[in-house]
Amino acid sequence: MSKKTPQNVTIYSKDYCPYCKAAKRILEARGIDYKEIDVEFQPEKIVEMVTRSKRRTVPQIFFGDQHIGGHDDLVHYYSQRAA
Ligand SMILES: N[C@@H](CCC(=O)N[C@@H](CS)C(=O)NCC(=O)O)C(=O)O
Repeated sequence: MSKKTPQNVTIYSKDYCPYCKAAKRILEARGIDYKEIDVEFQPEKIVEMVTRSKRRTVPQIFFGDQHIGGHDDLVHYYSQRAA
């Protein structure tokens, strides 16, 4: 399986969200750069997030155009891969 560092990583988040903080910690621990889009006060970004992910909860994480999902999905994604 590929251990390549994902590029163009985006995380849609809200400031108060513990799952968002946990997801960011996972990315940071892996040395993955990401663009954070705080959707809390940006309705147009919520629309973008829901359109891309078909989900309304935060976080929503993308590796490029690949939708990884939320925090639990990110944990699952890496549990399927060698360290
Ligand atoms: N199992 C989800 C849990 C996500 C979740 O419950 N997120 C909360 C915030 S921490 C949420 O989006 N609640 C609705 C909202 O804040 O609008 C995950 O792993 O991402």
